[in-house]
Amino acid sequence: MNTTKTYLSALLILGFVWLSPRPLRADNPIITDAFTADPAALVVGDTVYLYCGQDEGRPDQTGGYVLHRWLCYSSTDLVNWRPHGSPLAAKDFTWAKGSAWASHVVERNGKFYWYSTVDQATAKGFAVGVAVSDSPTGPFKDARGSALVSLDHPGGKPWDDIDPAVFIDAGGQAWLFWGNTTCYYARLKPNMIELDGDVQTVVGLHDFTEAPWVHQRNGIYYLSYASGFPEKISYATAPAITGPWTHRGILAEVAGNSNTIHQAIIDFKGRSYFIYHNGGRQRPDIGGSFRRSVCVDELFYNADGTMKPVIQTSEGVK
Ligand code: FUB
Repeated sequence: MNTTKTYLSALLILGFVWLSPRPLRADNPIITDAFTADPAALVVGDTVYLYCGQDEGRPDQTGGYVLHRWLCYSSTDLVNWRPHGSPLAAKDFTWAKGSAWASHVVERNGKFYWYSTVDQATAKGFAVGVAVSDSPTGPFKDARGSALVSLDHPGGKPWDDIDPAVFIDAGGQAWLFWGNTTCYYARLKPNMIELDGDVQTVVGLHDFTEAPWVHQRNGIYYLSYASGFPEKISYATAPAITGPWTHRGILAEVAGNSNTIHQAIIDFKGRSYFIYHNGGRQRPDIGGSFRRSVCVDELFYNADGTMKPVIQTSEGVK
C-alpha cells in the first residue's frame, strides 16, 4: 500500500514538473524557414518587425551573395516569429537588377520607408533605393523611381553605396548612413526620399568594412559597424550624430561559420538586443557564408555607457 502511495506521489510530482511553465527560448538561428541575412529590426508598439534578405546560396558554398528579395517576420516576444512573406524585391525597383543586399526600415509620420541596397541595371555599381508603405508588412512601392544614393557623390566607388541605415534624432532630423570601406552619411529631407545637402564621410572608425547601424542611449550616439574580414562588429561613440567618433573596440567577434555578421541593435520591452546573422544552420540544410541565418542575443551596457562584448549563443534569448 505504502509503495503504491509513494509511486502515485512520484507520478504526481513528475506530472507537475512536466506541466509547469518553462522559460521559452528562441534557439539561434531564430529563422529556419529560409536562409536569411543582413537583419534590420523595427519596434512598433509591442511588436518587433524583422527585415532581412533571403540568401539563395548553393549548398556547395559557391556563387557568392545571391539575394533577390527581402523577407519580413514579426514577433511580440522574440521567440515566436510570424512570417509575412516578401513585401519587397529588387525587381520592384525598375531601375535595378538582381541583388537585394542589406536594407533598413524606419517609421516616420505613420509611413514606413525601406532603404535597400540594389545593383543598378542602367548605371554602374550598387545604389540605395527607397520604398514606402502605410504598413510595416507592406505592400511597399518604389518611392522615387530612381536611386536615392549612387556613384555620383564625391569619392563614390561602384561597390560602396550599400548597407543603408537610417537614424531619426530627437529633433526629428533623419540621417542616412551607408558604405563599404568608406562610411558615408547625409541628412534626409523631411519627405525621407531625398538627400538634404552634401554627402559626408565619417572619420574616426577603425577598419570600417560595411553595415553601419546608429542608435542613441542616454545622450550617447553609437555607431556600430562590420570591421575587417572575416567581419567582427566594432563600434564608436560620439556626443553628437556628426561626431567626433571615439573608437570603443569590438562589440562582437566573427559569427559562426560566416565571413559576414551584419548587426541591428534594438531596445524592446526594457531589454537591449543584438540581432545578426551567422552560418550556423545545421543538417540537413547546412549554413555558411552565403547561406546565412538570423540570430538574436541579449546586449548589455556598462555603467559608463560602453557596451559589453556580445556573447553569441545557440540558446538565444528567453
Ligand atoms: O548580403 C550581402 C552583403 O553581405 C551585405 O550587403 C553586407 O552587409 C554583407 O552582410
